[in-house]
Amino acid sequence: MSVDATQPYDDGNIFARLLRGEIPSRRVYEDEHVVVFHDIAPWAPTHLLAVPRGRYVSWDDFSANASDTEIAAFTRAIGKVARDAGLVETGYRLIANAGRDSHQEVPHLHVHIMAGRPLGPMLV
Ligand code: D5M
Repeated sequence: MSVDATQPYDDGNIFARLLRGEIPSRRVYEDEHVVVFHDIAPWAPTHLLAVPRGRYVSWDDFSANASDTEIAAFTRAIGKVARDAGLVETGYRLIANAGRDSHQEVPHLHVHIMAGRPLGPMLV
């Protein structure tokens, strides 16, 4: 099911539960504002998901409503994780699906970090 990005935040969504520790995750990074963990169904040898701890449905919600501190922390955390995982040398792809036509499935903002093989010109 694809997300309606205009919906209010649902505290029962799977990433909200994961952030609360109610379901397990393989975390590679966390701080006050951000958690990064392995995607459960990887599309590439390295496939991580970065999520803000704040209650944001999508990139649209986050970019409009998050504080500058949260936005800076999120951006820097993704860069740090990529550097620390050695992805700068090989390259990596960031994707944030936002809303119905993007096929966003989980209604809590997440950025996919993918690497580890040539990814081609576009993912379908
Ligand atoms: O991507 C949603 C992504 O979330 C998709 O790649 C699978 C992943 N996912 C779903 N449940 C889990 C759990 N429990 N742990 C880790 N990863 C998970 P989207 O951009 O919304 O289509």
